[in-house]
Amino acid sequence: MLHNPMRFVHFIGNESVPSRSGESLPVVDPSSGTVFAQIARGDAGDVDRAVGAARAAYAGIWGRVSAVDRGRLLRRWADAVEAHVEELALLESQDTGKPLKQARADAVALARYFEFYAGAADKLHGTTIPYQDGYTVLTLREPHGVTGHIVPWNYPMQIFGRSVGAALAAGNACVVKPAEDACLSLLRVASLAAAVGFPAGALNIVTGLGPEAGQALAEHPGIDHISFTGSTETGKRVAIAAAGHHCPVTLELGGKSPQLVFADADVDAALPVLVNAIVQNCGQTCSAGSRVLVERALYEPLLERLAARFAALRAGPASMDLDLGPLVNRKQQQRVWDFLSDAQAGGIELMAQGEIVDDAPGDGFYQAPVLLRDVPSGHRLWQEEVFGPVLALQPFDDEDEALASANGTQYGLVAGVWTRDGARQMRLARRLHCGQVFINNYGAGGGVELPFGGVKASGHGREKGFEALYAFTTLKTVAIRHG
Ligand code: TXE
Repeated sequence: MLHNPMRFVHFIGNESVPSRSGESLPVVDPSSGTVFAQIARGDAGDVDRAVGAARAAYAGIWGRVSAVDRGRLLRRWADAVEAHVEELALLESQDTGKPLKQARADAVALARYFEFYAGAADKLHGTTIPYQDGYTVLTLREPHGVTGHIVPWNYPMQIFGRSVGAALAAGNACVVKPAEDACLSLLRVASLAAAVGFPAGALNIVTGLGPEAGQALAEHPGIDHISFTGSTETGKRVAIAAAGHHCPVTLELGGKSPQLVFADADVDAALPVLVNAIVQNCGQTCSAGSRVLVERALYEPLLERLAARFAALRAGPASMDLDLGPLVNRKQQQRVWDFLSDAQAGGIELMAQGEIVDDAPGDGFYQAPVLLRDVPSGHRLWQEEVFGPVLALQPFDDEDEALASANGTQYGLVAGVWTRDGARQMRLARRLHCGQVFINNYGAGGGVELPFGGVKASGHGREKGFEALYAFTTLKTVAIRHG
């Protein structure tokens, strides 16, 4: 039995393994605030055991599996996930508070990541390099060895899929530390990996707290690459720990992503996208479109239409499958409340607010979606990631002013531009300082095929798409002198 409905333990070497200390952590349902399960509280000893299993797999049977067979295993895993979408979605929505439709979408996306990397596994080629007479020079793309993956709670399945899917396709063995608030779906997905034939040790999961199991993973000298998605502060900690043993890192650290709406935009097309980009997953999306800049001529009419949409949004228990579920935990709810009380203190006008349905349990972590107008550039609501359903708006008079405000935060993850002017589309795509630009559309969290990552405090390195395979490999140059 790889998991038990109420008590979840580590997944190491294709087996269920309790923590050495015997300690566990409570799992809270964000929709009701009640404890419904326990996870193992992993520590440095558990991490060491998982890294040992991964190292043995990499040195042994997993390290000898050919690229084509790695792809086939990933393909079978994708099929297994697809066959379990409903089960995974139910588990995820109870664990994280996601409305069921979002949890289903995440499970489908997970299968798609595995499918994408299944197809890519045997297409990761090296090159030959023209060099001096009498030489042949070639490059080999080799796996790092054992990769560590620290996963947050907002999109556990998707972030696991993009990171572990690519790492396994490239031939690494993996040790994963999911967020303490969102482990259950990933433990089930790991049991599916064993069921489809991944050899023991290719994939290992240690649950537990960030400063304990997470820190131990980042510090472990047996880890050859770390990919981390989470907060800017923790990302820094992980990078420092990894530097202690010369371990490369990919960091995806969230953002304060702007959407620029010009007066010539197709407003009917933009409206639902502007709303969804901040409401999806209750605003707990690294690439949430949390700032909207609107050309002055369109500002009041757009605000009015956005306000009508916000007022109609409803938040409630994940099982009701409304526009929004609860936030993930009490800490996140308090964080959003702090931002909103700062908005009030700063005299920022609340333009519209959705509702929390009457039958939402009082101890759930709910937050109605909020629309704020005329947010000054210097205010923390314009500068900092809220990670909740709070949309900040600002008018602009010309393109340069819009660009300066859009680029004027510490972050640089994603941006959206809404205009019919083709030259402006290209200009802004080049001048926006971030990792992804969407023109007349916006992909909050989407795009398996699209390289994704940030600049500045949003992190560095790229995940998703083919590009991720380069991050999960190291390049070796071989120079052969044959005369
Ligand atoms: O994040 P942490 P938290 C942002 C978002 C949110 C804020 C705080 O703004 O409000 O971060 O969330 C593990 N060594 N994002 O506190 O601490 C932890 O167990 C190693 C943006 O949940 O960054 C979890 O697995 N690991 C974001 C993961 O790091 C450690 C997604 C993320 O937790 C660790 C989530 C340590 N010392 C939050 N401490 C995004 N980019 O999408 C914690 N962890």
